Amino acid sequence: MENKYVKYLRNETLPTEFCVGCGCGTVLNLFCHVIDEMQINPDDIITVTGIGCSSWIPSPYFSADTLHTTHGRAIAFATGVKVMKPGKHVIVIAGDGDLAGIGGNHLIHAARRNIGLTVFLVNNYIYGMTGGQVSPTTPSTVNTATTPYGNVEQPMQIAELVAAAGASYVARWTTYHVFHLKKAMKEAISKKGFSFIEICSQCPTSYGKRVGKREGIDQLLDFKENSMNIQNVSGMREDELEGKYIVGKLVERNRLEFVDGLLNINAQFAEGVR
Ligand SMILES: Cc1ncc(C[n+]2csc(CCOP(=O)(O)OP(=O)(O)O)c2C)c(N)n1
Ligand SMILES: [Mg+2]
Repeated sequence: MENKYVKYLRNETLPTEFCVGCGCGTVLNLFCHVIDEMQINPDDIITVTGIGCSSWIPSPYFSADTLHTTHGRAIAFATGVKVMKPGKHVIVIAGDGDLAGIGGNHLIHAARRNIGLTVFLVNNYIYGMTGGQVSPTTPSTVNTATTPYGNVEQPMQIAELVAAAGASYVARWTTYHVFHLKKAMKEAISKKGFSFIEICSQCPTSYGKRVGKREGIDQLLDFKENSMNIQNVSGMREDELEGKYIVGKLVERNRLEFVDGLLNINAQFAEGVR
């Protein structure tokens, strides 16, 4: 029996290099389902990515035009692509290190400009590919390769930051919430303007073992047991939310999209208004 979603993958790259139990496989699987169910022709998609395990989801695995860029620069490249090809779905999938760490400023400003990109940030709380260095989302106290005695930094609330910066759509889900996440991915792709989903994901190899969760399933159970819907957390104190995954839609709003703004100016010149 042929799996009907295999046609969305680059055959010569299979089986994937993802570790057993890694959440990247779930995200790739869901992405194929979403494109199929939305009946989007992969020829109308341009994926852009950076460096890291999560960056392998679009490239090399998903079969569409792809820019596999340098570490942290996916959004800068994607911005150029969207300006030149506004009719295409420009979709960025990359990790917490790539998008929130080295590429953090690009992310904030793309959200502020509200450029019509769809960004899926796979947050596994670590620099997975390089062996487990601390990332901007690593919880405090977690010992990593670069914080062997504990992490004194506070983790970044990346979805809240992108929402505050001005994105049109922001949500957070986990790899346990596959149906909610699939629905959110569809909403994000359909939404005009900058749309962003923080996907909390498991990394048994470089993260789970550091927090006593050696198998992918252990982290999935953590997501299951410790997630709270954003609608139920208002009024709760920060210490009560410690260790919780706040899931749901943070923001959905309509603002001028960046390329539309540029095209408006062009049109005004053409009409002699400017
Ligand atoms: C300029 C630069 N700095 C550092 C690296 C090394 N490097 C490669 S991947 C990576 C971290 C990736 O972490 P993340 O984006 O969270 O992806 P993950 O592997 O966890 O999915 C780093 C630091 C690099 N390739 N280029
Ligand atoms: Mg990571």
